[in-house]
Amino acid sequence: GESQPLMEFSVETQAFVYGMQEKAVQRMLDFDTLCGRTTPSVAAVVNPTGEATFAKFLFGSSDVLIPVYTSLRDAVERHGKAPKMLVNFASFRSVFDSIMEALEFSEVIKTQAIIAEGVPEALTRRLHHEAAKKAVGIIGPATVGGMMPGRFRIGNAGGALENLLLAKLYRPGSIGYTTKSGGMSNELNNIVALNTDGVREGIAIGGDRWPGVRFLDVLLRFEADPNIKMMVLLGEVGGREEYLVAEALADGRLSKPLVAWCCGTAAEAFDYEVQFGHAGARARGDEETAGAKNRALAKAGAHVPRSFDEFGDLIAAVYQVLVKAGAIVVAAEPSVPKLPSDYDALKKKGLVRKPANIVCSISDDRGAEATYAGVPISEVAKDEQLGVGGAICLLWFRRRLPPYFCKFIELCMITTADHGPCVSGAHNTIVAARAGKDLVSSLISGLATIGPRFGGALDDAARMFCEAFDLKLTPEKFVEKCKAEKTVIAGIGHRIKSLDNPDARVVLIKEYVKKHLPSTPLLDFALAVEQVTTKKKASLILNVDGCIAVCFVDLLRTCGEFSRSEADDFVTHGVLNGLFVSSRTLGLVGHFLDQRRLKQPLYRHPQDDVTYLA
Ligand code: Q5B
Repeated sequence: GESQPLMEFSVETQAFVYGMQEKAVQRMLDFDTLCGRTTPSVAAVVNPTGEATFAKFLFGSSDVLIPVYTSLRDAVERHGKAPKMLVNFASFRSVFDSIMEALEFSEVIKTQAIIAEGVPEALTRRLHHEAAKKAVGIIGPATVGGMMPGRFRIGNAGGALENLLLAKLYRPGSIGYTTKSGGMSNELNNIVALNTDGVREGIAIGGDRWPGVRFLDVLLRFEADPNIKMMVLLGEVGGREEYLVAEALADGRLSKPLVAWCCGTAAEAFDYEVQFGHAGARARGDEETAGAKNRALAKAGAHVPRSFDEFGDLIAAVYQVLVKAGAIVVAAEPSVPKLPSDYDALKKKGLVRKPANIVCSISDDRGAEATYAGVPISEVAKDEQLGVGGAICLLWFRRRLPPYFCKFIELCMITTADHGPCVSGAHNTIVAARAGKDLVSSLISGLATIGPRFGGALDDAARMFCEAFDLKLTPEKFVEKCKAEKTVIAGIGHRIKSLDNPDARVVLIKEYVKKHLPSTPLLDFALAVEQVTTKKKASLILNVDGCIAVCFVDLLRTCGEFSRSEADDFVTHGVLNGLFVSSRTLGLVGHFLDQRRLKQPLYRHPQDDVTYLA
């Protein structure tokens, strides 16, 4: 393989993140805060399957908007002045194309990290060949990236906040390490922090057999970096990368102290080839065993422990020699930076609270399944006693009500779902639909007509009849009083229904409550009022709004589930109009769909149907 260079990382370095990886971006920005960076380390996100937009993140305790582009070209054109890193989260299926595309911008994108695992080796080798030609360094595939304490973090490298703080990754030390994977680099962050003044730079080259940037590339970079005084290599069984390092030690290209260990020595205890977790972690022949590579490294001059258990001690010993010799001057320890805590995390621990802005007492979507008044939806669906009426009772009254109550609601829903195209609501919906409006707009247009004259007389009817009944007015007195006050009685009168042309819906509803309720005092009173009004005019019948209203009040007052004040409150709060709005929505949606199905053109009201007074 050809060698690949890595860009320099500073507190100014920025990355493009490929893929909408909100968590990784936030982690990079949190690391920036720990390091005291003033510019976010993410310049932009490239999300080829999304929209060009801005995504909001937290930078310290403030919000920051990071631009999102749908192509790398857009990101480079907009932000491509300084060299950039590309942290590529594309899947193993699409990473090849995106890396190749990024290589077209090699004058800007100097280093790339491939996080995906399972990239076919043939494609990886092609990628690395092209990258080497363009002097671009590719870290990976199958890597977490790398960590430059105090300056820059590649994606999720370093793990959780607690790890970053424990390993003091917010400030640089004197040690450069290289290893294979995220897990191994986390281990090294810890070991190095415990035994030295900390990490200056750590690169995980990835767990595949064919890494882009190789151990030797990384170590030669460390050799050239005057800030790095000592190097650590944690390799593993499989591959020949460590031999290149041994050669460089032997021929003097690497001269700084190197503590090295290859994991996987246990594989030699088996008489067959053992595959460890990483794709590249399998010895193909004796030379690729961990033991053989450890021996070669030791022979070439690396400090190699007897076992991994002694790795940290050996690192400490070599480090102490450098300190004593004055090669490492231990810097004063800065105070541990603070990252503002996330509200959600503190809430989980019970450390913060705040009064909620919204209170809800009818449904709850926090568990595995949402509930209506505490009853899981699947239970509502399975319970034959409940049905739509029962679901409405749970949501409107927050309790199970007797089956006859639920069925009454369903009867109202069925009988008032629609009353033809000529009524105000349907007419408006039809006109809106024919004007090309969408379903919701057309529906709203129809619903907006529901009011005191059309379909919305239920609340007023309940209020007026209750008032008169509770005051013990006679029907005659009630009618007279309304006349004197120049008010019509809500729930009385219909445009086409009359004594001679009775409303079948009203008949059905009356029959139902008479059958199921022991007494119907308000209905009886309303029917007595109807006797008075229809003497004046045959169309002044108890209409469907009025009938539903008085029957509903009888149900609320007699079912034994509500106190009187609860029953009155429901009426005052508008539950009855809610019933008509709910049921008529069904019909209005039907009218909208009907107009669409029939491809009806724009409606214009005929002029011969207008009396022009102008
Ligand atoms: N007079 C409904 O009026 C209508 C009187 C009254 C005492 C009354 C009218 C009214 C109250 C509101 C109401 C719901 C406008 C109706 C519905 C759903 C629907 C619709 C559908 C569906 C009809 C003539 C004379 C006057 C008035 C007197 C009228 N109403 N007196 N109490 N309530 N009702 N709305 O027939 O002496 O001649 O001056 O406002 O309950 O919306 O299918 O169409 O399912 O979609 O046009 O069923 O009753 O009568 O206004 O010309 O008045 O009767 O004072 O007396 P009309 P008007 P006078 S259900």
